[in-house]
Amino acid sequence: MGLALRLATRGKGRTSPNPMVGAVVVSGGRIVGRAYHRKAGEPHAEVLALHQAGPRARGATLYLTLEPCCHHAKRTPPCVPLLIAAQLRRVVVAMKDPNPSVHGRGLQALRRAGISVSVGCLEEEATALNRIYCHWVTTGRPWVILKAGMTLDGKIATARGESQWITSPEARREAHRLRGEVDAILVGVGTVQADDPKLTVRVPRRAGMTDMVRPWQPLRVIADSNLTIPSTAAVLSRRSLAKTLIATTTKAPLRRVRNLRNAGIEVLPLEPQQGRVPMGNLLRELGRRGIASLLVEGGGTLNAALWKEGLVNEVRLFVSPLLLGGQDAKSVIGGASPARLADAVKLQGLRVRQVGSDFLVQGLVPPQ
Ligand code: AOF
Ligand code: ZN
Repeated sequence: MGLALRLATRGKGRTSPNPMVGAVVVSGGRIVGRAYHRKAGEPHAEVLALHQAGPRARGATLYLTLEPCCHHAKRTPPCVPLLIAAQLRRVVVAMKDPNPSVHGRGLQALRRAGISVSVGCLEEEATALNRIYCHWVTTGRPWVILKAGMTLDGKIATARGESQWITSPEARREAHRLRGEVDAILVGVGTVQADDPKLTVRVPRRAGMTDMVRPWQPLRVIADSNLTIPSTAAVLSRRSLAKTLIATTTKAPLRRVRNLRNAGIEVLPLEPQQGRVPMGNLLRELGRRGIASLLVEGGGTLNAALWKEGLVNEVRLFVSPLLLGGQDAKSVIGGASPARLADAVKLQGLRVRQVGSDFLVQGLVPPQ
């Protein structure tokens, strides 16, 4: 199973919104098939491993990091009939598939066919590996990572909105790497106005050379309640490279909706919630489009909107050794303070490491 898990990780970054899955077929103490799921839409790991094993799968044991599927999914036929036809003797599964259309039914079908089935081998590792998939497939919303570069006193900008640069070039490079791991990036229109980010994934080639743009780019999402985004904004350019979606409210002036659409930009009007883009509905819409992970890059108002509703799953804060001070400076999570200290959230699985002259503090937000 350890090998199957290692194989699964090779699909990292390419299987979304589907899970990373690894499979190993063992017959007479020897490995006769090994495979991993390479990309959404391509064959499932167990199908590839069984194909490799051929007739040697008869009487063999299959180690699989996720319960095999038994449903006709969007892209591929069910795997369970193939497992039965291969005449396996035993199937060892790390975890049940949380997908509501599978969830135990795959295992049941195998047992009914007389195959010995056990579940729970290295389950914790398997669950952690597919944290994003598990969240998306059960909630219909993307896994949300809140990322920010902040001072030691938790400020992300001066009162006037100056923020370039709080963190070191190394930390900014690490943040770019993070962009390359997600399906979409979300910012508020305030951030577009203040910083004019491109929100593309760029990897520097060598010191002194211009940045290289990666061929695959996450969807750029802007929350803009009244459509005040400037037409010259950098996120509206280079659309052949990276797509942009502007999430707005049904209260936004129709003329602006039309202008943007005429320019070929996708605008998504949603029923407003206290005059603003409703975050829960936006996330559900993104989830429906197959966005399983979302990186939120601020600012403080947008961060607060997601935070208040308990929609943040993970934080990655780059903390620089700067002290800014000032009540009017922008905080990483804006809005009003909760009434009691008991309402503060304690992160789990905390990890801290130095990146350049900054510290990257990352942790998981416990489910409420
Ligand atoms: C995978 N790879 O190795 C396994 C999966 O979109 P489809 O048709 O490929 O189906 C995706 C579902 O198949 C997924 O949600 C999960 O329930 C099941 N198993 N998926 O992408 C795999 N074994
Ligand atoms: Zn399958």
